[in-house]
Amino acid sequence: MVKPDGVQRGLVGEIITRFEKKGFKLTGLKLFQCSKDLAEEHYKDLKGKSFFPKLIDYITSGPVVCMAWEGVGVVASARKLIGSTDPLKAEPGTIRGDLAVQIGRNIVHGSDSPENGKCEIGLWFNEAEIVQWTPAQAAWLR
Ligand code: RTP
Repeated sequence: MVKPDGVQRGLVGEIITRFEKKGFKLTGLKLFQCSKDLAEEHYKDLKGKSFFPKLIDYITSGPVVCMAWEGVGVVASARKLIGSTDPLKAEPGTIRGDLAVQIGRNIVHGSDSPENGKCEIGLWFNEAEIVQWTPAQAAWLR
């Protein structure tokens, strides 16, 4: 998911491009204004943290871009492409390492396991918004 700061800064295309160039397949994409209830459900594991209220304000502060990506090892690879939670600790070459400086404005979210990925797709997308398709010319990517 591209978080509100990523959308405001015009980084949606750049972020999608990094996943496409790596070789993953986009199966869901939408611009979406997240409600407080959905934000709290998404981040329920962080409910006890001191930064939780600010995190909810941040995620609901403007539209996000929800993405579903498919491919071999996509969850672990996406986390590497995204980089460490704190952008100042994220390696150059990663999305956060190249494009962000604040932990509270780290421009992108990625699921932390395939199981959570499935849950989060169910939370953020309707079934009809996920499109299964076969690339016509890139059989070697699968
Ligand atoms: P995300 O869920 O957004 O991909 O981030 P993550 O796994 O890298 O990090 P997580 O620990 O799940 O934290 C979720 C988001 O909370 C914000 N955060 N702020 N100390 C702080 O102020 C702090 N720590 C975390 C970040 O936006 C982080 O991505």
